[in-house]
Amino acid sequence: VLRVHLVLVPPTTKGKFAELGEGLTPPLGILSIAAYLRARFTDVEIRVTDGLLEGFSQTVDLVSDWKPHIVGLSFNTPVANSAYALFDAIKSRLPESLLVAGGAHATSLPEEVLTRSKADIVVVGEGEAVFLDIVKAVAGMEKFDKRQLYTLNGIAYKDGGRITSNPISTYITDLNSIQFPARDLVDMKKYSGWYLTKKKPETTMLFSRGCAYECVFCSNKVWNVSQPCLRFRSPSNIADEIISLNEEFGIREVFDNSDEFNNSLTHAKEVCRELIKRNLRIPWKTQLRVWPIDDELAALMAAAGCWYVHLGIESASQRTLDGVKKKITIEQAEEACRILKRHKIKILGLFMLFNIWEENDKPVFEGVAESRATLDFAGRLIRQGLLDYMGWSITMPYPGSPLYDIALRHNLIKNGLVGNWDAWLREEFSVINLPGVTDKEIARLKTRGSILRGLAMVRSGGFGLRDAGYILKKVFRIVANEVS
Ligand code: B12
Ligand code: SF4
Repeated sequence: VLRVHLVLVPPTTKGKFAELGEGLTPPLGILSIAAYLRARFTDVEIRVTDGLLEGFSQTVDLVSDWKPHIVGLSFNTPVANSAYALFDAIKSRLPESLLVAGGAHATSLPEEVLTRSKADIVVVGEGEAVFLDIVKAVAGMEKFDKRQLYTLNGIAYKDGGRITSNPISTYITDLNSIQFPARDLVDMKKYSGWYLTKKKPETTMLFSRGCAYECVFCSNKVWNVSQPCLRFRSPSNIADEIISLNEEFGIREVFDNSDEFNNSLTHAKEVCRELIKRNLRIPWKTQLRVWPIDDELAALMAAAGCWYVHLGIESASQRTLDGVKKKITIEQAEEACRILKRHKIKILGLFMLFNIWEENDKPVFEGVAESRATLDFAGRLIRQGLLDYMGWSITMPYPGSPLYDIALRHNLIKNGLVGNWDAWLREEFSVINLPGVTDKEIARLKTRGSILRGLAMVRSGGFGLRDAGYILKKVFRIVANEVS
């Protein structure tokens, strides 16, 4: 029996671990790979370790002690350096095991992963089918020789110092053919979920994969290295998963984490109609673009149990929205809020400060005035009762986004920060040299944004003791940043 250990990479340090611990949710990527694999290949034992729950050294021990034949690490950019350290630690204790990397960072920068770590293979893009191919190939080998894997599609590898990227495999067109994530392989009780919930316990799901848009800042490379990028699950398959979550894990609320629920109005409405028909009584949350939204969709969402959405408004400047290719207008943003509020759906507006894009081969920067205007706009929407909550961030050029390439082309990233991914973990910090913007101005805007966010929360209520703790933590962090 082949032993396969799939791991979500934790940061190396405890401090950062605590920072990431807010609103933990199960690692759906590796759980989905596990479900797909065990349904198609029985001669395998699979373990899943969520490093965010275990911490770094415990994760190393758990993997090394079990002596798996194949180890798969999943990681995003801010924990990439930890992933490299984890590969090193595991390789030194299990030199014979095959080490595989996957996820957003590995998909975006496979060469870096193979150069800076002891990973044997990188899986680029969607992982289920390629990982199954790897496992089957290893199982079929008389004597393990990783070079026999080098013909597989969808992988990058290093052989004799040379890195090769094979053709990327096609995506799974029928998402219904992927089993529900193997949540039984983790302890579901350990996941607190999003801090705004009506009913607990809640958990995350994915109604679709991919997105039809190409916003400059968005690092959704996993879903657009191949075609067809955007794929939908059938409404009944979605409803079936919600029911199984409730029956198997006692889940009473779900949060759809797919890129944008309204990528297709038709599909979104069909999902709502199915949920209404099934009369599930499970409240749910989702993420929306500002456009397309119409009254019929909002009415159906509300009737189907959706009570809260994330809405990507991003900026109050039309110049910026056009520049970052968001394909929305400010009027559409206000209209979307009005429509959703008519149906009493709570909205958390998402905003970005100091946006960057490229025009005529030159970088264009959003300045202090435009960023301040964005916060003012958010404040006005909150006062008018059109927004209930808000979140903001300073633009980060994550690998995998068109913005990362722009930043590299124009040398915009601060000295020493490309590759120093640990430093990217601080969500309210700019890794970009913003011309003409002083640290003081950034600090002032951050304070303004955080106060606004707190005010919106107090005004809208809907949070309990745990959330009050979250707000306090945020306030302490702002004060600490101001002092330092
Ligand atoms: C939920 C989520 C979170 C949760 C994570 C919960 C968890 N425990 O996994 C929380 C809120 C903690 C979070 C935090 C952050 N996130 Co986030 N998050 C998401 C989100 C919305 C969904 C993730 C998901 O479940 N996807 C569904 C599964 C099926 O996809 P997947 O994980 O990519 O896995 C597939 C492939 O990548 C691949 N794969 C993945 N792992 C492995 C491993 C192996 C061995 C193999 C072979 C294949 C493989 O196969 C999987 C199945 O096809 C994505 C956007 C998205 N739609 O994917 C962003 C996303 C992953 N996050 C992103 C970012 C930037 C962040 C933050 C930096 C945000 C911040 N400023 O704080 C932090 C960083 C946290 C960290 N540890 O690094 C970026 C990643 C960009 C990058 N270059 O890394 C994404 C892509 C959003 C975006 N479009 O920009 N996030
Ligand atoms: S920001 Fe939203 S709409 Fe834009 S590409 Fe990313 S997921 Fe799609």
